[in-house]
Parts: sequence; C-alpha cells; structure tokens
Amino acid sequence: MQICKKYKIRYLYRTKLKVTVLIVILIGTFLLICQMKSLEFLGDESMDYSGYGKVQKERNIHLKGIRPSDIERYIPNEQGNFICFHTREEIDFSRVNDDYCDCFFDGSDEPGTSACINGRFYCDRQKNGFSEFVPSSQVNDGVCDCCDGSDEWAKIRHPFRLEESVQKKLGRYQSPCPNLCAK
Ligand SMILES: [Ca+2]
Ligand SMILES: [Ca+2]
Repeated sequence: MQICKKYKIRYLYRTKLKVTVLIVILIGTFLLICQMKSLEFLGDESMDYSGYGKVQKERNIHLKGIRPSDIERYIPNEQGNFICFHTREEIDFSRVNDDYCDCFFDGSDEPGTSACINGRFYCDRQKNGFSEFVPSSQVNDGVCDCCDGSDEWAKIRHPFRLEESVQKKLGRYQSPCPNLCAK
C-alpha cells in the first residue's frame, strides 16, 4: 500500500513537471512569435529607402505619415492605382491622403490625415531607429504628439490655447509645434 502511494506521488510529480515544462515551452513560443510579429511590424529600419524616396520624388509624390518600410507600397501601380494593404482593393492614386477613408479595414489610403479611425500617422522623425507613430485621430488636432511636430502639418491653432509657460510646465505643446526630438 505504502509502495503504491509512493509510486502514485512520483507519477503525480512527474505529470506536474511535464505539464509545467509544456506550459513554459508554450509561453516561450508565444512570446517568440509576438516578438517576431513586432519586429515584422516595425519593419527593417536598417534598409536604405533613399531609392524609393527618389522614385517618389521623380513621380512628384510626397505623402505624409508613411512608415519608411511602406514607401514602396505608395508608388502607383501600372494602372496608376493604390492598393489597400489588407483588402487588396485598388483605388485611384488621387484618393490617397484626400481626407476621405477608402480603405476602411486598415486606413492605409490615409496615412497623413485623420480620415480613417483605425489609421496610423508615422512621424517624419524616426526615434532611435524605430518608427514613431500616433493614431490618425491625433493628426492636426492642434496638439503636438510627434516629437518633431510633424503630425501637426496643417499648423492648426487650438481654439483654447494655453499660455506657453503652462504648456512648458505640462510638457505638452499646442500647434505650431516646437521640435522636441533632441530633448
Ligand atoms: Ca482616401
Ligand atoms: Ca496631434
């Protein structure tokens, strides 16, 4: 009886150990996938995008709020269209940043405006090699969100303007924005 109990305890201990190891492996795998997805999302900041920038310049394209790693996706295709990132729907390139949300699913046609509720605006200045972005709702809302103030490109003055000394004290600034990237 005593031996049976001993084996039972040992069996339970081994099962518990196996379950713990399995949970640790699963959590580790999950974290690894999350990290890989996150890196994929941030894009490869070491890439040289000057070529794409050159193409945009040659085609007289200057779009605000684009993530550096997405610049190639904002070059019109052979039909002169833009392709929504997620749905692959083609729209005329003139509908990019026209302040009307055409790519409802991801807001990819409006990187530089607040037209799409789920969009993202990538600040001009990339901080520490990472793409700094703000939600599209913060574009031209009168409050400086990017450290370089690029989200306030329309330079809209907030109707309720705080004294500059108050803004400084709060560490939050209203448009027109100072460049705080160096701080
Ligand atoms: Ca649009
Ligand atoms: Ca803002």
